[in-house]
Amino acid sequence: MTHALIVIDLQNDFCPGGSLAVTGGDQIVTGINRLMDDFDSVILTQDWHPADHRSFAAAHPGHAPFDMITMTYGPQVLWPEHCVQGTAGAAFHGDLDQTRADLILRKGSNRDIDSYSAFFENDRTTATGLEGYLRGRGISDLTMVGLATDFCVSYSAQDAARLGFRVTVDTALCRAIDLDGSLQDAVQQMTGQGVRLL
Ligand code: VGL
Ligand code: ZN
Repeated sequence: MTHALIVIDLQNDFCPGGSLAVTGGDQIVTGINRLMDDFDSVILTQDWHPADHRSFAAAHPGHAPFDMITMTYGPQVLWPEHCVQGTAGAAFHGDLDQTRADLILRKGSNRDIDSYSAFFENDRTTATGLEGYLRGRGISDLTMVGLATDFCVSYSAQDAARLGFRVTVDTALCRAIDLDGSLQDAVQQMTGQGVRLL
């Protein structure tokens, strides 16, 4: 068994002071650094949007952040501008240990499709390549931590479980956005897909 730790989107814009701050997002960094030693491989994901990304409310006149709209691929929450490529907000939290990372996977670069999951964009078909990377290295087991529990962590964990990986989400090292019950929905959906929640 080869077990990878996947650290989801531990970036400044998702931490207090950032443009899409998740409450307590910075509190999990030290614990995640410590956890890295327990794994064969460490992978970091990085939300990485062009400035005119279509998930940003600013790209939709008349809409405000956190409105729901329908994109060609289905419902989409509109977000404040966040994790714009090359900005300080898109950088990893300054205390996150990047030295152990075997792979840094960037996602969300396609202007027209959001990408919560580390495996597939929100059209649910465009692959990021992470599945092939993991299989190529014989990785069968994944533990996921990071931000946000109810969006990028949940989507990534569910996709991984569907693809046949054994998936654990360590919820003590995650924090949620929690829009209209989205955390409770995510917990239910992850459990339904066979994701183990710690
Ligand atoms: C995320 C909303 C928009 C996340 C990324 O990392 O959970 N959420 N982009
Ligand atoms: Zn994003």
